[in-house]
Amino acid sequence: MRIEKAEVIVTSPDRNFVTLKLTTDDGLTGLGDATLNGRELAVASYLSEHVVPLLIGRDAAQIEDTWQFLYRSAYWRRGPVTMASIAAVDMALWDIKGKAAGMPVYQLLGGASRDRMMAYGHASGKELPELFDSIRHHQELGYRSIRVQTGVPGLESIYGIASNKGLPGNEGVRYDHEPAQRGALPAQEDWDTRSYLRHVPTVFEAVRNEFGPEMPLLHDGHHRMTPLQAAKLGKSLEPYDLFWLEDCTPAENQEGLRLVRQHTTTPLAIGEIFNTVWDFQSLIKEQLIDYVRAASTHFGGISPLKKVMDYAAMYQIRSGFHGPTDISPVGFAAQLHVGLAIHNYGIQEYMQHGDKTNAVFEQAMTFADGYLHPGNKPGLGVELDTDEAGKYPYETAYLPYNRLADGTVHDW
Ligand code: CS2
Ligand code: MG
Repeated sequence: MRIEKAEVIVTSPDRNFVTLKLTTDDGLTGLGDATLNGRELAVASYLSEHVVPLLIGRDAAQIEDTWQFLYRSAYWRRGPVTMASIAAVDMALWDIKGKAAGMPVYQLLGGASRDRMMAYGHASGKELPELFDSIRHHQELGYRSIRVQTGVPGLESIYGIASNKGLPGNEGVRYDHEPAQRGALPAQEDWDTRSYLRHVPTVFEAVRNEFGPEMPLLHDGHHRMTPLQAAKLGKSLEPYDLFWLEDCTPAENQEGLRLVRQHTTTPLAIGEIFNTVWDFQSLIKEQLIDYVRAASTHFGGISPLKKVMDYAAMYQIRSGFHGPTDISPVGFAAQLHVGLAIHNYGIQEYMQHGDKTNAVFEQAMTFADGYLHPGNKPGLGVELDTDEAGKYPYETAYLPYNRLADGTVHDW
């Protein structure tokens, strides 16, 4: 079974997506997600210029060998563009292997370790009443676990708040197509860590008073704090029993996590911008985190995601794969198959794609009562409608960035 054709498809139904489609000489097709939010064309070009020529004629059954070949033969290792490209090839080959075997990919990874997978959704509101409405709305959609983000007094526009924008008809409720904005330049948002640190515990106190102690609550710090500030936030949130505090620091300074860890028992999740198993190496070995936030798409695909989770299992660290809408339905399916198969599944972020995206990508995945399942179609269970995809050409879109009150650029 040889790879005969490799196509890179860029489409922008609700947002930009980069998809690799491989076709074998016996007519099987496989899809892989290579979407890198705000830098999509760099990955599309890496794939078409440098990877596609290497794939034609290769044995489609050799997933591990192809991964190692693309990783090692490039000499220049890691980085989001390279790893998203390798991820797309890896996923597409798993998709093909599943179809060849007549089995969903999770069967090839060891079979299901559970019946269904708990998901969490994103509730947000600039003020508490909007936030409470958003939490109730998510409960109505079936979510049992909810991420909570709010505005901060004095700050006009910050990460994670639906009331900044939102979908037509869904303003103030969903945050699904955030945060990349179509347009020639990135939007500027504002930030003040001291105001944030004072405000967030009052929000969680209010949410617990309104909704009770039971519901798992999550929060994303989005890389903005120093280790000391993160330690302080973790400590001040302890009474509200968070499921996790995510990306409390930028995490390039991995040693900084030791300080956070020594000061708080709030569980920590990190890794949505990590690209390889090695980025997690010391964080896992030193047990500085509780959840692996990698996404199959930015992490080199299904093969390395399974490996990092097996390593994490030795330290009781669980999965919490990155699932925003900038992971395409293909990348999302890929990590659902991993999540169903591994023993140390934790939770899956699920923001829900829009109708146009769902028309481009036909999906076997299901979401019911707050739980996900990848479905039982052979392969990943996702097919791409090329006619639909062709309706939506690429549109320039950038993620926002932050400036402090004095004009300094800050982590976004
Ligand atoms: C986020 C993302 O889902 C999350 O936890 O941190 O919304 C992130 O901002 C985007 O994926 C950036 O592309
Ligand atoms: Mg995040």
